[in-house]
Amino acid sequence: DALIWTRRVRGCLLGGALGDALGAPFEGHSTVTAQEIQAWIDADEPLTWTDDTALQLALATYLAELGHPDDFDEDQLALRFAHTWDAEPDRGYGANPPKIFRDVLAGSSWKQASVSSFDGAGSLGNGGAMRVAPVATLPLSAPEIAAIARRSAAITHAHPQGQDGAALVAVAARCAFTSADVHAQTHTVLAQCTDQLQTPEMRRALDAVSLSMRLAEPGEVARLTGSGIAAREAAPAAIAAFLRHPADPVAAIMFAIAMGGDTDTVAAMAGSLAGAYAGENSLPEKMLHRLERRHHIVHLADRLATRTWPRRSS
Ligand code: R7I
Ligand code: MG
Ligand code: MG
Ligand code: MG
Repeated sequence: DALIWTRRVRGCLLGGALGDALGAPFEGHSTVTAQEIQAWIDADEPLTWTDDTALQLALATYLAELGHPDDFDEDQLALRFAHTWDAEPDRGYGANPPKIFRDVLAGSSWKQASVSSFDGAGSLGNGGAMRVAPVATLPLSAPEIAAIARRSAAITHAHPQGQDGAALVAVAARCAFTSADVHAQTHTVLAQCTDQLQTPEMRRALDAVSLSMRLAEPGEVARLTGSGIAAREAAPAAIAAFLRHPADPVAAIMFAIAMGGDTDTVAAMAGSLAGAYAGENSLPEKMLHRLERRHHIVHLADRLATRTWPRRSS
């Protein structure tokens, strides 16, 4: 019902922010020990999030204000992203998006800057995927969610892999929001995601996730999927962490961090997915208490939940 939906949307946004903030101190570390993670989980320092959450909240705000999914407009979203960056440029943004945001604020279109990035290849970084989970709240089919996810990513990530990463996380989040039992439906979740992918690289990466399901150690899983800044590594790594602990966001986040690499981003996506599935009540108060702007995130989640309820069933 509507209350459960609200708890799930809160869980998604809060879980993402927690994963980002918990993973941030380890970003770029190739190995992270269980003891290091546990010590940080048990600490009582403030949990400060990074660009991943700043842009995820910007996207959620945009969607909460959207009249109808058909009104989705990249130019408006690009402006929202650019203002978000401009207000707090020191959140740890990737190298390329600020160049695009600067152009947008100067009145140019995002498109030219995005398409010409990386010598015309477009970015294949995970920045489109890291912010995309709120798109899955829209009452739309999986192909429609994937299409909007791609459009939201294209603003900064013109490379097909950058957009495939966003489609992958958005469709996985849609499964998380709607599934009754992810543990029993792992195969179905992966199949639904694969159906929406367009690049052979991302399909192979999702095959690696399937293969990794028999492995227990985060390091072993990361050797199959990767966990780096490329969308084709980080997005599948997050799916792998989520599928291991769908009902326990903190466990999914800890698993993601233990994979090493782009820890804030992989943990943010894993936290969004598990939070969408398990809902706000699965997040420990002890941790929420430490989270930066926690009440703002809850308020935003409530606005988004109201806007997107009732959901279409499929
Ligand atoms: O993808 P993006 O927003 O970065 C997100 C990351 C996350 O870890 C956040 O937590 C934050 O720390 O940044 O930013 P981009 O600059 O578009 O992509 C990230 C990086 O991927 C780039 O700086 C490049 O190092 C690399 N990259 C590429 N390298 C070669 N060729 C992205 N696209 C290419 C490419 O086409
Ligand atoms: Mg970050
Ligand atoms: Mg980006
Ligand atoms: Mg990161």
